[in-house]
Amino acid sequence: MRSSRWWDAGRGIVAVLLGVAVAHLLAAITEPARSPLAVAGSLVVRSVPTWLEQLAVQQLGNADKPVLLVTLSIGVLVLSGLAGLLARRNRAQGAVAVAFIAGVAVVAAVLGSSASPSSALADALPSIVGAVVAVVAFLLLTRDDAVPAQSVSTDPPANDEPARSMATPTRRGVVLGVVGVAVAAAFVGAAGEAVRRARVAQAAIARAVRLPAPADPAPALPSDVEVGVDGVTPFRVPNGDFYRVDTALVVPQVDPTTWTLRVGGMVSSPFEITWDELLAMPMIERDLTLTCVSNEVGGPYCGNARWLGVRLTDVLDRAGIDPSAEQLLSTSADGFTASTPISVALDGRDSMIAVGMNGEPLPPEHGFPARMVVPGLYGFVSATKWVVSIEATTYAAQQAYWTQRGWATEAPVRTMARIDVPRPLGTIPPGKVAIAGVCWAQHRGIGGVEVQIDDGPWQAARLGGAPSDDTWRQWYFPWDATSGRHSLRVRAVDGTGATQPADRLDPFPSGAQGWHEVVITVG
Ligand SMILES: Nc1nc2c(c(=O)[nH]1)N[C@H]1C(S)=C(S)[C@@H](COP(=O)(O)O)O[C@H]1N2
Ligand SMILES: [Mo]
Repeated sequence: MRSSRWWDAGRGIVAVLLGVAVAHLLAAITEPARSPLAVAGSLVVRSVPTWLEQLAVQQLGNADKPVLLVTLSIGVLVLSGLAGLLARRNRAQGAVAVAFIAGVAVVAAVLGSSASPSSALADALPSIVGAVVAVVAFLLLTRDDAVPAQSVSTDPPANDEPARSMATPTRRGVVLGVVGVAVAAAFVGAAGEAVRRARVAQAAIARAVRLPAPADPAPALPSDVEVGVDGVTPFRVPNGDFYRVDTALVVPQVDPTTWTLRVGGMVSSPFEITWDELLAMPMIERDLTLTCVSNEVGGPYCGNARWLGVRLTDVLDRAGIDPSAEQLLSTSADGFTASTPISVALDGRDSMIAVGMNGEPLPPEHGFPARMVVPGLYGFVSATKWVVSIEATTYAAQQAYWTQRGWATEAPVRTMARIDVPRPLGTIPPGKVAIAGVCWAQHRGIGGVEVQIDDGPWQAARLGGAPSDDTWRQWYFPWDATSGRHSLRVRAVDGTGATQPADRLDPFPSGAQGWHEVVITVG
C-alpha cells in the first residue's frame, strides 16, 4: 500500500522531470535563459517585495540564486508528486494537474519576455514543448489504470487470485516505466547541461577577443595604494573575487559579433554601433570603485578595478542629446534597466562604456561584452551590464527596474569606511597590531579616516594612496592592543570635509549610512 502510493507520486514527478529536462535541453540549444527553472525563477525575482529581496541579499549573499532555484525545484517536485497521487482517483485530474504545473513555466516565460509577441512565443517554446512532453509522459505512465494495483494492495492476499495475477505485471510495468522514464529524464537533463556548458565554453572563446591599447591610459598608481597590512582587501580586486550583484539567474551569453549598442530616445540622430566600431573608438583606462546600494554598513558589495572603455560622452555626442532629456535609460540583453541622471553622467567625470576589466575582456558575470561604469553613483543607477541600448529620456516618461520598486533616482555613493581587520568577534593576542580596512566616497574623494577604540577619542588613521577621487583607499591605525573586550569604530571624512554621519540608515532607498563597528577580544 505504502510503496504503491510512493510509486504513484513518482509517476507525477518523473513526468514533470522529463518535461523540465526536455525544455532545459531546448533552452540550452537556443537560449539558456529560456530554461523553465530560469524563467520561473526570474518571475519570482521580479515579483518578490523589496524587503524580501533585501533580506535574501543580506542573509544569503551570493547564495541567493542557488537557494531560490533549490526551493523552486522542491516546490515543483512536491506538486508533481501530489499530481501523481491525484491520478489514483482520477487519471484526467492528475493529467490536468501536471499540465497546470508545467503551464506555470509557460506563463512565466511569456510574462518574462520583454519584447514583441513573436519573441514571447520563442521564449515560451521550450516550456510549451516541455509541458506537452510532461502531460504525454504522465498519460503513458498512468495508462495501466491504478485500480488493479490498488486492488492488490487493499484486498486480502489469497482472496482474489485473478486480480492479483493481473495486477502483478501491471505494477512491474509501472516500476519499469517509472525507472525507464527517470533514466531518460536524467539523460536528457545531462545532455541539456552538457550543451549549456558547451555554450559557456563558446562564450569563453568569444572572450578571447583582443582589446585595443588605451589612447588615454590610467594614471600611474601611487606606490602606497597597498598599506601592507595582512587581511586588508587589495586595492585592485581580482575579477574572480569581485562582488557580483544582478537579477540574472542565468548569466546572459552575448555574442560580440552580433552585439550592437543602440543609442536613441531624445537625440537628434539615433544610431547603432557594432562591437568592431566600438573597439575602433579611442579608449580610456581608469581605476574606478563600484558600490552596490544594497551594501550594509561594513558589507562586501564594493570593489575596485581597472576599467578599459570608451568615454560615454564620445558615444553620446554622436547622437546629440536633447537638452530637456533628464536621464539615460540603459537596457541590458536580459531586459534589466537603469536610469542615470544626465547632469551627473556627462559632467566631465570618467563615465564609460567599459569593455575591459583588470586587463581582460569583461568576464561574463560582469557584463561581457560591454557595460556602463559611472564613477560616484551606485551600480543600480549607472552600471548596466550586458548593455544593448542607451536612451535619453525623462523620469516621467520611463522608469528603470529599481525605480519602479521605490529606490532612489539620484543615488550618489555615500561616504563609508569599513574595518577589514581584526575580524569581527575574533580574538587577537595583546601587543602591537594594525586596525585596517578600506574607505570610499567616490568622486568626492577621502579627506581622512578616524578610529575610535571603546569610548576613547577619535584618532586619525593613516591613508593609503589613490590615483584619483574615484577610487577607494586603504587605511590603517597602529594600535597597542590591551587584554579584554574592545569595540573598534571607524568613520571617514570625504573630500568636501563632511564627516560620515553616525545615524544609521538602511540600504533602501538610497544606500546605507552609519559607522562600522567591530567587537573583538584581546587575550
Ligand atoms: N544587466 C544588469 N546590470 C546590472 C545589474 C543587473 O541586475 N542587471 N545590477 C546593477 C547593480 S545593482 C550593481 S551594484 C552592479 C554590480 O556590478 P558587478 O556585478 O559587476 O559588481 O551592476 C549593475 N548592473
Ligand atoms: Mo547594486
